[in-house]
Amino acid sequence: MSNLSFDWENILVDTADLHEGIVTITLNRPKVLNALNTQTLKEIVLTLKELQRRDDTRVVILTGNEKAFAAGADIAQMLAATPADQIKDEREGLWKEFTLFPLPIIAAVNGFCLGGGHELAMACDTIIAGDNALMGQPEVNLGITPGAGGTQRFTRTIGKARASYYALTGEMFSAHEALEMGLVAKVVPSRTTLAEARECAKKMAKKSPMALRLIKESIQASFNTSLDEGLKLERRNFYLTFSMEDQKEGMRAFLEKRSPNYTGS
Ligand code: DAK
Repeated sequence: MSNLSFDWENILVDTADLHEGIVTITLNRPKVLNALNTQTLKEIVLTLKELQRRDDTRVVILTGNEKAFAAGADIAQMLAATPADQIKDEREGLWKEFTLFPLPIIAAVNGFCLGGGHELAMACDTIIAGDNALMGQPEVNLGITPGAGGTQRFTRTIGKARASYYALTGEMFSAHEALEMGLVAKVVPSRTTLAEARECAKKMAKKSPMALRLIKESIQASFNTSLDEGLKLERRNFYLTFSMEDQKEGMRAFLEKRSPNYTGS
C-alpha cells in the first residue's frame, strides 16, 4: 500500500505501527485541553475515512495528552451560536460518521474527559483509562444539555440512576468509579495508558479483520435494536464467518496447534 501521512492542524496521526495494523490518532490542542471544535472532528473523520479505504489498518487508538483526553466541545466556538447555526453545523454528521468506522477504535484516556470528550470516548469501542482520568458530563454547568450521547450511550452503559446523577449534577467521576460502573475496560497508571492501549490493539490486530468488523457491528447493534433483532444479526454474522477463509484458517490453526495467519478474506 502507498505511504500514509497526514498534515493536520489539530490532531497527530502516528502510522509507525501500521505494519502491525495499528494507527494512533492524538488530539493536539493542548492549550484548550483538546476542546473539540468542528475542525478537529473533521480531521478525525477524514483520517478514519482514509484508513477505511486501505486494507492495512486493523485497529485505531484515539488519545489525548497527560492532562486531557478532551475537555468537551469548544465552548468558545459555541458561545454565540444560534439554534440554526447548531442545526446547520456539520458536527452532527461528523459524529455520525465517526461511529460508521467499521474497525475497533480504542480510547486511551488520561486526565479530563468531559462533555463531548466523554461522548467521543464512549463512541469508541472500548476505553482504557489512566488512573488520573476525570470523566463526566458537565454541560449542565453551562446551561446546556449533552448533545452527542451523554444522555443516551451514557445511560445505556451505566444505568439511569447513575447517568442521571452525573448529567444532572455535572459532577466528575474518577477512572476507578468509571471502571466500577462498566464504562471503561481497564484502569492503569497514567504513564502506561497508551502502552496498555497498544497492547490491547496488538491483540485485536492479530485477529481476523472480518471477525473484528462483524463483532463490532453486532455489539453496536445492541444499542439500537431489540434483543430478538440483535440476536438475529449476531447469528447472521456468525454464519457469515463460515463463508470466509479466516474461519477455516482459525479452526485449522487451532487443530494443528499453531498460530493462525489471517488474511481478511
Ligand atoms: N472549550 C474551550 N476551551 C476550553 C474548554 C472547552 N471545553 N475546556 C478548557 N478550555 C480552555 C480554558 O478556557 C483555558 O483557556 P485559557 O484561559 O488558558 O485561554 C484552558 O483550556 C485551560 O483550562 P482551565 O484554565 O479551565 O484549566 P483547569 O485545569 O483550571 O480546569 C477544567 C480544567 C476541565 C475543569 C475546565 O477547563 C473546564 O471546566 N472546562 C470545561 C469543561 C466543560 O464544560 N465541557 C463541556 C463543554 S460542552 C453536539 C456534540 C457535542 C456537544 C454538544 C452537541 N452535537 C453533535 C449536537 C458537546 C458539548 C460540550 O462538550
